[in-house]
Amino acid sequence: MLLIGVNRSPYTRRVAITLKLYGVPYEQRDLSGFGNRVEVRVANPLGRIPALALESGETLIDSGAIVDHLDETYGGEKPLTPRTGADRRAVLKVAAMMMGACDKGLQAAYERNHHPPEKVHQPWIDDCMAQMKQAVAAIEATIDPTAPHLLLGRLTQADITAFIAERLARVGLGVDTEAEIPKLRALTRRLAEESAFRSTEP
Ligand SMILES: N[C@@H](CCC(=O)N[C@@H](CS)C(=O)NCC(=O)O)C(=O)O
Repeated sequence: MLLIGVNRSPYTRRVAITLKLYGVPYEQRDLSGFGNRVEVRVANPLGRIPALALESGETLIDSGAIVDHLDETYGGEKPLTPRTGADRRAVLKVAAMMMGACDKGLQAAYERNHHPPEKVHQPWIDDCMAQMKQAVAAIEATIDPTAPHLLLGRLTQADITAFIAERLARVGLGVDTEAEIPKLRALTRRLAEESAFRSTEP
């Protein structure tokens, strides 16, 4: 199995952490969506990372679809996203909020990094950042600081997506997460000690 993408991409890292948590052996090709356009587009015509090339020859794209496949194949009785019901909805809702926060954060970064300075529209950046911050703040408000995980009393895809969104906000976008979302920051500090998270640090 070959994971295509660099772990500084929050979407790629989400997949890398999931593979590690399921104990699935894989190789990784460190390609970036912008730095390695040609190679990435060979793997994924959309030109985005991550892509996951399976032993069968099939290549999966989009982190959500990839982790869904990993849950189905390796998740057993307790997949990182529950298979049905209220528990599934709760995990998917947090994951959607956190992945959406990443999308908005990256739109802000792209506005700054992919336009000439005179064409950068600051109000758009501010609006994207506001949406990102509101999304993570909404999850922050639900956190019980005495609980080790966000939901269900165990590690789920909610925690993984929260981890990568908080890191993107703090490291990639300079948000003071310690001050703005302290409970989420405490959670990500704890998770960062765990092997699947530590070993995928870019
Ligand atoms: N919804 C996708 C988003 C993937 C994505 O946007 N990846 C970025 C890297 S962080 C990328 O490859 N961007 C290059 C581009 O959009 O051209 C997922 O969850 O995998």
